[in-house]
Amino acid sequence: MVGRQLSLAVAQVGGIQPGESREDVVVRLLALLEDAAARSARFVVFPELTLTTFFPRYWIEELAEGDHYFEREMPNPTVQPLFDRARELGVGFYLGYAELTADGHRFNTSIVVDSAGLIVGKYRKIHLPGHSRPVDHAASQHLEKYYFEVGDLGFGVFDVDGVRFGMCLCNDRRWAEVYRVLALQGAELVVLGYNTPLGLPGWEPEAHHSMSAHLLSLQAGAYQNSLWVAAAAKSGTEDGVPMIGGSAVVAPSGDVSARALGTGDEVVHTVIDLDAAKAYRDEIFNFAAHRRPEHYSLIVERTGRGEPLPVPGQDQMGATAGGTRS
Ligand code: ING
Repeated sequence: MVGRQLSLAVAQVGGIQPGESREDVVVRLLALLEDAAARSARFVVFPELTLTTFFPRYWIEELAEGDHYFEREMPNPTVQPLFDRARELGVGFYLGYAELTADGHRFNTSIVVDSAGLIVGKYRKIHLPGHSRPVDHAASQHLEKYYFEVGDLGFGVFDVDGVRFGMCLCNDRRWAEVYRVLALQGAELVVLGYNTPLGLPGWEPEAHHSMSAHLLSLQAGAYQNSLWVAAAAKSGTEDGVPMIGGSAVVAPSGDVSARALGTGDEVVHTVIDLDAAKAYRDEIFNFAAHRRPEHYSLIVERTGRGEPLPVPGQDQMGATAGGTRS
């Protein structure tokens, strides 16, 4: 029995070189949109920071000198053609971009737009990886903590053409709390974009299993929360820095339903059954029946790693705490 279906596309975008204009990029995004619509897609996921090269790899001494990478309004004349064509095609989409607010705040932002071309929801990235100052002698930096403030909109769930969408951005996908907070609000599908460079300063150990860690994060999030996940990479090589591809759609079972094969511009399309989650939600991940929040307090009370909590009636840290085991 096939349930509520959504014809869904993930639009992977290959490298955007520093010299590419937003107009050049929008032409590429329009081509991906047309391709997705031709395959019957009703929603398209574009990557994080999709309108420019991944500029947090650069150190710019004077922050405001990087503001040309930011959008002051959305939509704006440069991306309006994407909004117009998507509305003509009756296709909704997720888009990531750098947001500069009227009162001077900078965020790594994404929006979901419905099939009528209306912005239904906005999200501002909460888990900002990397550093706020350059790492010495590194050819490429990861300075999201320098360019962006921590998002102030929480993790919202939005009704897009009758489907409950959750949104996040890139590094968020590595944190279990994100999917759980969205799932507790009834999200059926979490959409996200990402830019995952290889060989970043301090992340060298990650490089050799970056694809497996990426997919593991999506699959765990989908499976443990009985929801679909769709993730779009900005991939390929940008300004000499390689970034992983691996754009994918993951089912509530945790299985990868569809996946990009290359690292360039590529549409990944599949028709998802939103009711496939029901079996999991009714039994193994029936949150109301099985979750015990009274035992989870550390998750919201502690930020970093700390000391073990006392276990009632046990001296579990006897030796290391200088005590003696009973
Ligand atoms: N990018 C990366 C990501 O979380 C990163 C940061 C790279 C983390 C490599 C770990 C290893 O996929 C963004 N933009 O968050």
